Amino acid sequence: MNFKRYAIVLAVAALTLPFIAFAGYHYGGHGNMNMVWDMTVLDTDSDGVLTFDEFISPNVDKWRSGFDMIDTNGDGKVEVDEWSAFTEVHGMKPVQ
Ligand SMILES: [Ca+2]
Ligand SMILES: [Ca+2]
Repeated sequence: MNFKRYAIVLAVAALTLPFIAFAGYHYGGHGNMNMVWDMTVLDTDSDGVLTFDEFISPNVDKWRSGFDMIDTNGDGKVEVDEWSAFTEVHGMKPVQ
């Protein structure tokens, strides 16, 4: 992955993840937005350090829930109309 592509992926993730997390918040109900910050819980192999996969693991389910809520036709992809509907319902202006 070249640097430009890596930068684009990071920018898309930075712009998208808060929306997906927000969707997960609504999908899971109020109060379920709490992230897991307890290192002993995150360190699933108990080796005293966190891998990236261990770090994101508990929150991936929340992001998946949010993504699935936005993906209303369930095809595993968020189309422009699905994204627009999501941002409109939540009073957010889509990033162009
Ligand atoms: Ca570990
Ligand atoms: Ca879709």
